[in-house]
Amino acid sequence: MRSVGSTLEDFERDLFSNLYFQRGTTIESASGSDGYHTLALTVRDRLVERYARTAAAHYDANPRFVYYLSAEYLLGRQLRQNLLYSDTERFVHPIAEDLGVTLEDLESYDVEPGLGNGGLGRLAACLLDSMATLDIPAVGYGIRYEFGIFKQGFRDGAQVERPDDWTFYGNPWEFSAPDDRQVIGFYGTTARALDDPSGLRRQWTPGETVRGEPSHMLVPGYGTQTVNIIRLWQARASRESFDLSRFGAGQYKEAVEDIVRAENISKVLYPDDSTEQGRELRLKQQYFLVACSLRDIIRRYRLRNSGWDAFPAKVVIQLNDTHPVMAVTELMRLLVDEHHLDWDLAWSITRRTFNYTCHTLLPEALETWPVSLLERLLPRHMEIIYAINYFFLQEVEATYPGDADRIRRLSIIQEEPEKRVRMAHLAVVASTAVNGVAELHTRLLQATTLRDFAELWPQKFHNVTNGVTPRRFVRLANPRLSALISERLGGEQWLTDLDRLDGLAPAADDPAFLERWRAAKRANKADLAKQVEKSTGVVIDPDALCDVMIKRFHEYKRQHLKLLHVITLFNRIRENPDLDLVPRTVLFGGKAAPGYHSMKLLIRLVNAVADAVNTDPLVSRHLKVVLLPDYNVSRAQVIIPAADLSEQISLAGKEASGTGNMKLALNGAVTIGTLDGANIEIRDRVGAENFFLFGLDAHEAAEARRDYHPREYYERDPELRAAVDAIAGGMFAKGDRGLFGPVVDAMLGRDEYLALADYRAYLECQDRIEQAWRDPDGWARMSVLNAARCGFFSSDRTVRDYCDLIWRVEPVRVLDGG
Ligand code: RUG
Repeated sequence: MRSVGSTLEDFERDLFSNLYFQRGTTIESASGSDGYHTLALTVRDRLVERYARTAAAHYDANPRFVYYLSAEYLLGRQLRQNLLYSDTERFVHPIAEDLGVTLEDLESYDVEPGLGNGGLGRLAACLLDSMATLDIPAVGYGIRYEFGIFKQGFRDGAQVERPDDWTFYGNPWEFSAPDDRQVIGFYGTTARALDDPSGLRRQWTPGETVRGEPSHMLVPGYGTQTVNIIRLWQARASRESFDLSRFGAGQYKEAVEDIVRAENISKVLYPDDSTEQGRELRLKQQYFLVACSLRDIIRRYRLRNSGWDAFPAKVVIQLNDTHPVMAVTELMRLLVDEHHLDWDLAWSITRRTFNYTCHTLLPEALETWPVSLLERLLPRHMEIIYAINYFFLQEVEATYPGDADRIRRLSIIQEEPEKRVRMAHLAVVASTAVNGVAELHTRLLQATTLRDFAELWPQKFHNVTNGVTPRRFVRLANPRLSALISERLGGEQWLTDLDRLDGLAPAADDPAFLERWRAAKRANKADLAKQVEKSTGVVIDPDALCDVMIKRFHEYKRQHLKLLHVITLFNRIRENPDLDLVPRTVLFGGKAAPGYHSMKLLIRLVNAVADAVNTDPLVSRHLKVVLLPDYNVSRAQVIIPAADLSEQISLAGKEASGTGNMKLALNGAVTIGTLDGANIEIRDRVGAENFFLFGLDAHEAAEARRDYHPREYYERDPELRAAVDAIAGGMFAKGDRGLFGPVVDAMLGRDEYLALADYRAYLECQDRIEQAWRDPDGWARMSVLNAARCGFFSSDRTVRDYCDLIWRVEPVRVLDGG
């Protein structure tokens, strides 16, 4: 194995060698991009060596592997992380200084792969980080979307979506592995296997084949030698797809038709599935991901094992939501049709291999696919689903004889109004373990969404509360606070043992420490202010209360409730310019799915209100409002360290967990929140006195929903009425009453997520926050205690929970190469 040296001289030598031999240029003519790519390659070299040792250690140990299947990953920028993890950051500064560049300059070329939509994709990235850090043998599988999550801009305040061509300049962190390509099928016909008397084995002849080409990125652990990988699949046409004769005859479009169709599969990340359009392609993506990954998993299994008996002992597959659930039917097909295992044995292997994480409670987020579509696209898989359902419903009938209603509710197939496959049901039936992502979420899953399953198989259900990696979201994002924490705790061990943050608690009573804590926060706010001014032109005051709501725009998250608060402040100041208000910056960040029209209109309204506030000389003295465009992981890393107040105001019972809430609390933001998702666990830990709670709880919300008349709240509360009327009267639309009419109609009509019912409690809570902010030491104390008591929310703990409760995998230590 080639060894890269560990000294500054080695690093410098490799840097120049990579510039010359890999980029083909010299220091005199190198561009900024050459500089970035060269640095990336030199850092990557250090990780490659660890990866090679990891692969060798895994081969020797032949351990049980975790295979994480996810349609989404939001990895964030790689350069700083990999510098930190390879312990080479210290080399860069002196070399860069000599060359007259800064790390910041080079980092500006580091493109974030936006292969996900939000929390679910970022959670996947945090879990991979923690698995590597804990030496868990693991591989993440995903899709290498050619275009990731769209780039968000604003035109006249409205969201415009631009494609995210993230690989345009090349991705230095990625290795292609064409030898491990796979060919998979779609469409076609099935026929009975003549030599199988049971009739359960059949033969599928696909009508179309597509090649999956893998590449992988390295996933290093922090403070350890382990480097795992994430393997991403890109769709390519199978070789015979190019029709040379048509091309020769001048039929250029027809000649490449098959190629285009195949390559479209991994062309774009779906920003949501609320539109009919593209549904077939989305299902194709899902099957493409799992079919390629399963073949790869089996290839890896067979490197050290033979036969199938040991498969569940060596392979544990975690399904991240329902998107990869077709893996269940594909494994059955491979085992039964291709490897001729008896159905019962194949089913027993399958059931012992899979586990399923559910991330939602919203019925509309639980995927179902039309049977008719599946019959056409994946005919054999549909037959397998029918067979699985048949045997499953027999089990149900045996447990609850004659309970037809229960059978109808539990069935994998929904009959009305159209026959559809319930992917969550398939996932639960085929999995050993099913988990929710926060305590309340798991409880509600068992009590409502998956209640019949929880009654049938109570032992299957577990809670694994989400977590976040402190390496990226504290150490990298917030170096100032990290330095202070390390100084106080006497080292950086907290980065891998986050419960140690507890040691900060006594410092909450030390005025000198509080002063430094505040100074770090203020400096972060000054950094944020620069970025805000650069991208929006709005000047914000680093001394103002930084009030942050960053998350996807969704009705249940209730950005409109926050906006009603902002408009109420606007009205209050205009009515009484001498009002003694705490200066506040309200910062929104988030994208709306391109087809989610009501949320796109809300974005437009947020921008319009921001304009009105920021250009009003009286109001803008106290209040600024900003919607920072194109919220992503990199922007989160700038906003989170600067936040004083974390808005977690979803209607109770709707947010499965949230993870932004954890990142913000760990960086010393105090939460204003409902009793929803992981907010509850945050509050339990930081203490009720360090958390601003308001609003209905999940039970009360469900009760209130039964007989709810939002108009009554509107009529009864003058401030609420004034805020709604301001929107309705066209105050934020140059007098146009029509533009934001639908926002008002939604509020006064159904108000699906009870924003009006929670408005007054929210406003009163915000008033209490103002009082608390006026006592700087008191606020800083709360801030320190939030960070100190949130060690539980490390994704290392989450991964340990998965290991103990579900995966039952053991770490494999990789020895130091030095
Ligand atoms: O909305 C949830 C968040 O509450 C959660 O924190 C995150 C990670 O578990 O997953 C989000 N999520 C849910 N993203 N997509 C879905 C739809 O199933």
